[in-house]
Amino acid sequence: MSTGAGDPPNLIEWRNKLFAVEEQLVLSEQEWTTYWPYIDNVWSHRSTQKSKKGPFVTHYYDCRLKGRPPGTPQNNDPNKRKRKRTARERDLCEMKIKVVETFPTATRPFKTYTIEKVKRDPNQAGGEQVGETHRHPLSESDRIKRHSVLRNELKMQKELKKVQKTYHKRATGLALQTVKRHSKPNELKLFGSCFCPFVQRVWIALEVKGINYQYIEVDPYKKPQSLMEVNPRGLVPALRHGDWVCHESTVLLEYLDDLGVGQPLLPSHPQIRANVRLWADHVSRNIVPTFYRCLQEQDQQKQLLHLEDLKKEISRLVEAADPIGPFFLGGLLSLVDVTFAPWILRLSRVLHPYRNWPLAEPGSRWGNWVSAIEAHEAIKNTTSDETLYLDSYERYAENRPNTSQLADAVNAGRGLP
Ligand SMILES: N[C@@H](CCC(=O)N[C@@H](CS)C(=O)NCC(=O)O)C(=O)O
Repeated sequence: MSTGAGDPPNLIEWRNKLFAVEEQLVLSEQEWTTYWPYIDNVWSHRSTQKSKKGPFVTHYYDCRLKGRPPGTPQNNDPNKRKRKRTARERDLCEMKIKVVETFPTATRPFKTYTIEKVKRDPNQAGGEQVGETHRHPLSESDRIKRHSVLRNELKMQKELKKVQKTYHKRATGLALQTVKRHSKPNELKLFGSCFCPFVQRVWIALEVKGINYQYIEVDPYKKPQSLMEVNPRGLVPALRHGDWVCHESTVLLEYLDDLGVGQPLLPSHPQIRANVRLWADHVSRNIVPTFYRCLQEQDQQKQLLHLEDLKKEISRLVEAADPIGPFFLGGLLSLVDVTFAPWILRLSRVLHPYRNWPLAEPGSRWGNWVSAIEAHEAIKNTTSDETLYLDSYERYAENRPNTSQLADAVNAGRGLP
């Protein structure tokens, strides 16, 4: 039962030696502290006797497979987690050892540990000489209990997992209510993930237009078969409409608009349409990648540079927008707003707490745009509670490995997937 790269030298031999104790072993203090924690699962401490004769203490250990004598008091400490105890058959092994811990003296300045088997006196009741060898292999001791190095490692991993936040797998708040309202089977199915801004684009469009649809929550990092069938790239959002399947948030937005149901996102005038497409493209091409660069960058100086870039890209968009607003084209939501809205929400919920993104000044053109986005019914109904975003983006803010295809692309300086 090796634990991997950081193991001390010759661990397997040492474990076998300290398991079988075929002959007397004398360990230096360093050897004891290094190797005993790797074998302490085999041995169960029974008693300690201080010597009156010299500077040593003798510890007696039974093989753990001897079992617990009946009546061992249970630990009643209220702070200690109750363990599930399973009764093991008793006396599966009679092997015993004693460890003599000898303290340093003026003539021998080192501490030593002498380990040897304890043999029961054959003349005493119970008769024959026992404790010679284990009645089972080391693997059986390992199966019964893990040694303390492994136990500590597992504990640390668990604690690390507890403090590290990860993406949520279920919407919360108003978004959860919308999920519930749209859980019934429908020929139009949106495969989405509650934290994903690309999904939210499509979700907002469905809500704005009042199209009937079924929302199906999937984990795009686990890539279930149901998602792969709709998008072989394994990314959300993905759409199924009857037998037809498609993906890519910007393409899906235009598809929904082309259905001609409810409020259009693109105006009818060809030149204004082109203008809207141009600025929606600016969001995807310039604003969105810069948002992730700000979030994933770990160097503080570079973070500031990316934040400046992001401000510049947003200012260019605000300058191109209708001067009164509050949306890009004026009073109604357009393709530009829907394309940008999920990141507008994440500026205050994610980039502000993680990178100190400045909140929009109330009453400014930008501030009015942000407020109108926050207040729009379709946007509110596809938005979860704030913690969902804070937790889900911690992976990006710490630039953890294996976060997503998008995070990898940003780190590699490639275009987004
Ligand atoms: N260009 C795609 C991007 C979609 C995307 O990156 N979605 C993320 C979730 S926010 C995803 O599915 N990631 C899965 C992965 O990284 O493997 C779009 O606009 O739809």
